[in-house]
Amino acid sequence: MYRTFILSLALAIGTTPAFAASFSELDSDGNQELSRDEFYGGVADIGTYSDWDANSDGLLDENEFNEIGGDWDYDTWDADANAYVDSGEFYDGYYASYDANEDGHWDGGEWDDAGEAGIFDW
Ligand SMILES: [Ca+2]
Ligand SMILES: [Ca+2]
Ligand SMILES: [Ca+2]
Ligand SMILES: [Ca+2]
Repeated sequence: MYRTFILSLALAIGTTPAFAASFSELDSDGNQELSRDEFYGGVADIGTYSDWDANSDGLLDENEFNEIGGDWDYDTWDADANAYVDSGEFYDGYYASYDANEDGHWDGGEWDDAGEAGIFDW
């Protein structure tokens, strides 16, 4: 009885955050690295981007971008310099900013650094 309670509590805690994927869940080919596609697949599903798009026009303007609170350079992320960060630019920018060795993959350590930024609650 008591064990059942603990187990359900653990399950409840584990599923409470809006998005709490683990590295291994996103690493769909299991090679211990997260490719850009694996990252896109994981985060695009959860609608996080649309949470930050306050006026729901499908783009992040500079104010919306700054609301996220990351220490990032908006102009760098706005790759085509049209004064909006679309979802592709956003995920590229996020991914690149934590790919410390710039090899185009996240290893476990880079993943941990990105998770500590906390914006995806993972
Ligand atoms: Ca992988
Ligand atoms: Ca917007
Ligand atoms: Ca843009
Ligand atoms: Ca890397």
